[in-house]
Amino acid sequence: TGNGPAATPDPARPLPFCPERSPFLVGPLAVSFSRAPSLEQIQAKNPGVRRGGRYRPPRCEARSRTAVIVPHRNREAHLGHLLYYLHPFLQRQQLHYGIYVVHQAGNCTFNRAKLLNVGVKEALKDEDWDCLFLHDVDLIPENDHNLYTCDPWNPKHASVAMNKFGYSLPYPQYFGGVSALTPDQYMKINGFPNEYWGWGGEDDDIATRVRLAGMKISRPPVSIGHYKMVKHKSDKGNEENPHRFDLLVRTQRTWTQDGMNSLSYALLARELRPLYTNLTADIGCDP
Ligand code: BGN
Repeated sequence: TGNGPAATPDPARPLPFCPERSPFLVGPLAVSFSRAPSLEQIQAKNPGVRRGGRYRPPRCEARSRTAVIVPHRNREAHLGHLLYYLHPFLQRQQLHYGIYVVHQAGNCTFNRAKLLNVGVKEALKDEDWDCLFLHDVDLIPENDHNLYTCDPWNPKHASVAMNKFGYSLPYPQYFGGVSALTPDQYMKINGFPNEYWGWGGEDDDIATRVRLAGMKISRPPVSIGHYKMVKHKSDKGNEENPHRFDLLVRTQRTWTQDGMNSLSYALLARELRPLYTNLTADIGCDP
């Protein structure tokens, strides 16, 4: 019954909620990619992170439970940069969170949106997450006032000001990079499309789903939604999708049939690594 400073939480006495505004936020952050930190270094800097990349604030009950889901293949250096910045960022926001990396097995064309569906499905088996952050591996948030929480009313597009687009939105309906939906919102749009193999268009399809499901895109202010992209060459196995224009004109007819309700894959592995949960899935190939 100690009154000591760091008393271990007593399960019989629930923790008070964290403050509405975290006292640890600092605003703009300096993000640099000059050195790639090792996973051991990141672990040492984040002693509160538990197996599988899970964290809960030690002294208060988080107001939001966020799963960050990152589609991935052969971008280990990018993943290092992301984990290095994201773990402390989320802890300063006093979130209860978990990071999931969804790895596409094999060498078929990359499918970002389908991997995100897999990540959502698997993450929701673990915990009752109330917010799903769908996150590109090469984008680092540069301001921790950009809260990794969901808007209860509308899907949120978080990466509104990326350096590669001169820190502004490239076009009004842009929904790529980093977005956030509650599980309810995610199911309301039938998740993301499974049929976009290769680069481009899937994010525009998602924006269309949001509109067709009767919702709007919510966004943080441009001054806060800053992201720095790790520079890279275009990936092998993620070439521009030549079918994206045809697919996009059909979204209105296809979205209720293609998505979470048609998702099929084989989960090959689920590993609880120190800094993230690694999911490896066979999602098939471009037909
Ligand atoms: C758009 C792409 C998006 C991409 C953004 C930013 C398409 C469909 C064409 C009708 N959309 O042009 O997927 O995120 O550029 O790079 O290619």
